[in-house]
Amino acid sequence: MLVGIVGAPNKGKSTLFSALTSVDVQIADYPFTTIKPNIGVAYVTKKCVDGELHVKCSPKNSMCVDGTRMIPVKIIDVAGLVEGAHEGKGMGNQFLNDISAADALVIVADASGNTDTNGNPCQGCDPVKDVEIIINEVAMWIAGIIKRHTSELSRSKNALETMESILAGLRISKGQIEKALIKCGISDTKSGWRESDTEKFSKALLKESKPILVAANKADLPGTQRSIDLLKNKFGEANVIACSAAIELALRKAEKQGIIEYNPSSGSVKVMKGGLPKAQEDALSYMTRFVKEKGTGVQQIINRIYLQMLDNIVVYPVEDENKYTDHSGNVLPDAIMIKKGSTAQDLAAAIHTELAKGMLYAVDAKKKMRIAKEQALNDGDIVKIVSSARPK
Ligand SMILES: Nc1nc2c(ncn2[C@@H]2O[C@H](COP(=O)(O)OP(=O)(O)OP(=O)(O)O)[C@@H](O)[C@H]2O)c(=O)[nH]1
Ligand SMILES: [Mg+2]
Repeated sequence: MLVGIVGAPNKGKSTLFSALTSVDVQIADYPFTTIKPNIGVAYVTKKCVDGELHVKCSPKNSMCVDGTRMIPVKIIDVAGLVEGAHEGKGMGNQFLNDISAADALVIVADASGNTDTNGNPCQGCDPVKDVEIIINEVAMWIAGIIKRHTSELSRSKNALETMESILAGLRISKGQIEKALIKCGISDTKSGWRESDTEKFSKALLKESKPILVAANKADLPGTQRSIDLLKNKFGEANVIACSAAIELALRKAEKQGIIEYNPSSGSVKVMKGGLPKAQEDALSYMTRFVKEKGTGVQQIINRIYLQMLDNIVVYPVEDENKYTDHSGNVLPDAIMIKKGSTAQDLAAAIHTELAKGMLYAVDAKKKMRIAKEQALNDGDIVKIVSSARPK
């Protein structure tokens, strides 16, 4: 699982990355601070089922803090993209190859309007433009990959098949390619691919294959509400989250230093150290108020992508349906994100192909009931897979 953080320069991509991963990276108030990508781990957070079952979990593939299960996902923060990047402007767009395997993209925009699309200081700049340029440049990056195979495509008698092999590294499914071809009115058995087809198709394919969440960042600065509304109008309420990466990062740093206790999931801030300098105390009380009134929006970004946009549920595979343990006695060891509508068989396949091959049936450990292979799972289900492939 991978999320790519993209956007124009100086919008707060690295600040957001650092706030999500607690990895220290270079952050500065000028464009192109980041050149080499930053890679780290963020977490999808969800109430753990151990509370409702009155057991204490011992997680293996995830963590559990104060009853919140934290499921790791990889995130990458890359250099800023500018208009014309596909023609080599700024840092170009070749570095986007690092996000080829992303499940989704976060486009960071500056809701304060204090930076232009090149990341230079500005007043009242339009963040909608920030986002539109980035979507176009990402589409042009996909088009660039396809263009390198133009002669292969124009010789091909099956655009779908050829496209599938060209885009193999981009985590794009055959169904998504098919839908994008239909949307731009290109027949999959067409021969003779034109350059104009490539750009149209790349835009449609990006829309089909990579959910895009807009992070309306710097929401702590004055006068941002209008920009946030404009972004929501343009890209849809569900696809925009107002956030303050800077406040989230400052809170996480204060926690690391033992000054506060901060729970990013609930937004609760507890001051642990007295006698702080006045300026620090003021900053803390401002940030606490901000978190209480609005929330920093940062954790919400990862949760919105995986739990809503990608429509995943969280299920817990176990080997002992009575104790909810694996073979070593770990209670609720794994929390697995799987697409809503997935069956018990799909879960077995997500765990191990051999387990899926020999699968006989599953057991719903909460209800202590046998469930068929084809039965769709529910969020929070605890499931034992019974398979001939694994001795009990
Ligand atoms: N007020 C405010 N400032 C922020 C916020 N997020 C980032 N900044 C500031 O914006 C500037 C740019 O932040 P970076 O994280 O380096 O931005 P970037 O998008 O990674 O920039 P490049 O790597 O140059 O493309 C820094 O001065 C940050 O402190 C925020 O939520 N609020
Ligand atoms: Mg950066």
